[in-house]
Amino acid sequence: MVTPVTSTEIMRSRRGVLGAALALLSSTSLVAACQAKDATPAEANKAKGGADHASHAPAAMSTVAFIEVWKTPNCGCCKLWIKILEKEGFKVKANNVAQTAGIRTKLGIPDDMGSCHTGLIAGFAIEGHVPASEIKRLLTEPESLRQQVIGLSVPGMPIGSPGMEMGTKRDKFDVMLVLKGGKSRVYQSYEALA
Ligand SMILES: [Cu+2]
Repeated sequence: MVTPVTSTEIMRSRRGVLGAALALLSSTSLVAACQAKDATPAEANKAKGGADHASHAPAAMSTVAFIEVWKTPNCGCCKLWIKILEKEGFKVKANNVAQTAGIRTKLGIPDDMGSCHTGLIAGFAIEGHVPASEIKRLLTEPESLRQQVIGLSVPGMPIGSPGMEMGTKRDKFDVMLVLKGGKSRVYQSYEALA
């Protein structure tokens, strides 16, 4: 069993961290090569087990943009995405779990928005291959918007999203803003590249 994240915990983790964290984020360029994806979400979901590791949010995020990530052990594209975040100035704690659906559900991401890994930063869920720039953008949104937000998702594993590089090819994909109450909307569209 995983314990639910309370709104109190989320609010506490959001408060007082963002300003210092964002100051440290630099916009270095993304350099990552990916030749193959490992487990698809469907394959990953076949694995049995729970997400017991998922119950502890970071105790202190201090001055670094700290993101905790849950992934399956052999997920290569998850590792590439994490590397990109680290290059972009995030501090990442990666947890291996047999499947990520448990933590995804716990954090409020709908199943149809699911991907191969789930993150938690400043109380926001980050599902799948979300570009670092969109995470930074979310963290700088006005409080009035942030209060309505569960997090961001790139559903599935689109080719050309960060960590899913295949040369210069990119499928069109959307970064979705997942809102409390079950709604979501497109936060940013990325056009296809040949
Ligand atoms: Cu992936």
